[in-house]
Order: sequence, then C-alpha cells, then structure tokens
Amino acid sequence: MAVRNSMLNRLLSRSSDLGVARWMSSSSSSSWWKSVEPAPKDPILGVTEAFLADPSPDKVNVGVGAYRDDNGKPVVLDCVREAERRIAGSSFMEYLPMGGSVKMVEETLKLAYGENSELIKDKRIAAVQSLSGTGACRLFADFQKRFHPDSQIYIPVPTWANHHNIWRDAHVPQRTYHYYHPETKGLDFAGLMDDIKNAPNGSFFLLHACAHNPTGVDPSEEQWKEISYQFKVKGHFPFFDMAYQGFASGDPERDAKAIRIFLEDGHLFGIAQSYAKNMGLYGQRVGCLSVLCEDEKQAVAVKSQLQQLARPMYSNPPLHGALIVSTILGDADLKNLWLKEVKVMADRIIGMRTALQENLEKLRSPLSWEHITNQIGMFCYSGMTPEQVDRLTNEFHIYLTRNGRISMAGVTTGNVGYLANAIHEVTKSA
Ligand code: PLA
Repeated sequence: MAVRNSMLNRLLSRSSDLGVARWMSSSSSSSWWKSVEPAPKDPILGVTEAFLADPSPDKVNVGVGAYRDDNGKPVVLDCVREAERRIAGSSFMEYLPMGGSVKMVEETLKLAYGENSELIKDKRIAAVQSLSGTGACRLFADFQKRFHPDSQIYIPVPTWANHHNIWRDAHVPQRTYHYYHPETKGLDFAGLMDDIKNAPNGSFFLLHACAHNPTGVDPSEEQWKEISYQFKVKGHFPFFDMAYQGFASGDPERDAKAIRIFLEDGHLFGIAQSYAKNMGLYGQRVGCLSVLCEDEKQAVAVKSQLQQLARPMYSNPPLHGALIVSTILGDADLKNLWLKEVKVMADRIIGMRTALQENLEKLRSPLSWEHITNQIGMFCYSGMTPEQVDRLTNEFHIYLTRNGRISMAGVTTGNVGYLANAIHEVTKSA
C-alpha cells in the first residue's frame, strides 16, 4: 500500500511538473500582462508630453499649471534659494515621522486656519504632511472610505480632472453639483445652492477654496456665506482643496477667506494644502492634509488613523521639501520675502490676462473676452471647443487641455500676441 501510494505521489507530481512545463512553454514572460491595455493619456500631464515631443520653435505650452517668468522660464523663488542655502549644511537624512515634519505642518495650519487660531492652540486639528495636494486629497478620500464606507463625494462640474481619479481609486462613489454656467462664463450660484439643498443630509462635498481649477470662477464672499449657512442646515461635510492659496489675489491670507467663513460658522471640515504652486515646489511634493475635529482627543485618534493609512502606502513623506517650507515660514524675514514673491507671480498672471484680452480685442474678435479678466487664479477657462483647441495645437503648436483651459502662468509678453492671434484665427468664424 505504502509503495503504491509513493508511486501515485510521484506520478501526480510528474503530471503536475508536465502541466507546469506545458504552461510555461505556452507562455512567454510577457503573457503575465497580456490583458493589459495602454492607459489613456492623462488629460493634463499628457499635454506636457505632447509639447515636449514637438520640435517646432514656435511652440507654446499653456497646458499644465506651472508658473513661468516673463521669459517663459521656470522659477525658483528667492526665499526657496535662501532656505536651500541655510539647510545645505544639514546632514539629517533620517526618516520623518509617519505624519511628516511637525514644524512644517504647524506653519501650514497657520496659513489656512489663521496665524493665531485657537483651534491650533487647542490641538483640535488632526494634520499630517502629505505628498503635495494630490496626496492630501487621496489620503482624505481613503480616510472617508474607511470611516464612512457608504458615503459619496459631491464634486463640482467641472473640476480638476484628477479629482475623479482620486475618489474613484478610493472607491468612493461620485455625485456632481452645478458650478459653472457656460453662458455667463460665471458661477451657477442658483444651481449650486439647489444641489446643496437637494443632496442627502450629511453629504461630503469637495470645494475649491480659491482659484477654482479649471474655471477661474470663485464664489464671492457673500455667496460663500450663503453656502456655509446651507451646509450648516444640511449637516454636510466640506472638504476644501486649496492648491492655489495666494494665486487668486496675490495674498494667501485673503485667499483663505472661504475657509475662515466656514470656521466662523463652526463647521468641522478637511483641507488639502499644497506648496507646489505658491512656493514653486512642484517636484518636492510637499503639502498637508488636515481634519478639524471636535476636541483634542478626537484629533489624536484621527491623526493616528491618517498615519496608519500612510504607513503601507509610502511609510513617511519626503524630507527636503518640508525642510524648505519650515525654514521659510519659521523665519519672519523669509516669510515676508515669500509673501512678496507670491504677489509678484499672481500680479504677472493678472497682467497677462489684461494683455491677452486687449490683444484679442485689437484683432476685432467678434466674441466677448471679458471673462479672461473676470476669472482669477492660474487658469482662463476660455470657452473654446475641443475642436478649436485641436486646431490651436495642430496649426499653431499651442498646447492646452481640450476643455479650453489656458494656463495663464505660461503666457508671457513674448508669446501673448502669437497666442491671441491663433485664438482669433480658430474662433472668429464660430
Ligand atoms: N488640486 C487642484 C485643484 C489642482 O489643480 C492641482 C494641480 C492639485 C490639487 C495637485 O497639485 P499637487 O499635487 O502638485 O500639489 N493641478 C495642476 C497639475 C497644476 C496637475 O494636473 O497635476 C494642473 O495643471 O491642473
């Protein structure tokens, strides 16, 4: 019996060997991923790829929201250069804690909640350093899913395209709310308020704190007050994405107005902050996710859960960008220099809005281009159709997203005339 069993085992193992061999010969190593199709190009970062591949000397990139000086060159702020000089001697290369740099986070909270915020002193804010604004949104989406697994997120129409990916990958169902009015090229305030009222009580809403991307349309202070009131009535949870603090008005304090209004009304909310744009730290991936809690005990618990979400994803955030930010914001002189430099960037963009509008008017465009100067922040939501955008790219080597969004940060004294002329050519017979 024992002999027969061992023979059987040998046969079985041989047949499974044969099975493996057959399977191996039928599958080259590439077949592991045979079913993988190429992913669609990212609607924003794909534009940069296409721009880089274009050999034309005339090419213009007004796609991604990355600030350029008037010579079209990327900018490293003086405050950043000085901070780099000061930290150059540091040989600290250890891991940051899971929640990131405590100093950086503290300074970042002051920008959003106010320099002398009682909430910071009372330790009511659970906050962690994040992988820039994207990482803050994603961490929040995962947190939302973990603790409110049946919840949804209300997202404005339109919004930054990546918001959809972020909440999709966190498995949070998405609903939309009215935001932009194509005819007026302004805010659809009535539609927005209706959607807030009609959403089930206690819904999660994603709000752009300032410089709405892609439309450049923000609610007025009065409108924010009404929105805040209605959120209170409905018990909704506001989540602010604040990727452009300082880029709307030139003053980070003024750009935090919506958040301060919600604070005054006693809301609990979350904020995603980013230093990509306002400190020009795009590639450093430094930002902050904060969740305002009822008390310190709740904040401790929430922070520990945010850290637990971060640990298996990236363990702890990168050090260098956090050091730059805490060096700048922790020093009164450097902070003042930063505030001046933010204003210079915002003002240059505002100047380019006027220049683009004037150039189009000089060309006797039959269309109204008033919205270029009415909108604020990094982007102009031009109203051009995808087909018109395709013509701009194919005939004029001008690169932008197909929703007609122009990154005003890429417009310069040198290219504004060329850009206006091309826009006029593709829109004049519309
Ligand atoms: N939130 C909004 C509303 C944004 O527009 C962006 C960046 C982010 C978050 C994320 O920025 P961060 O992760 O770099 O901090 N939007 C850019 C770039 C500037 C991009 O698409 O990634 C844009 O061109 O729309």
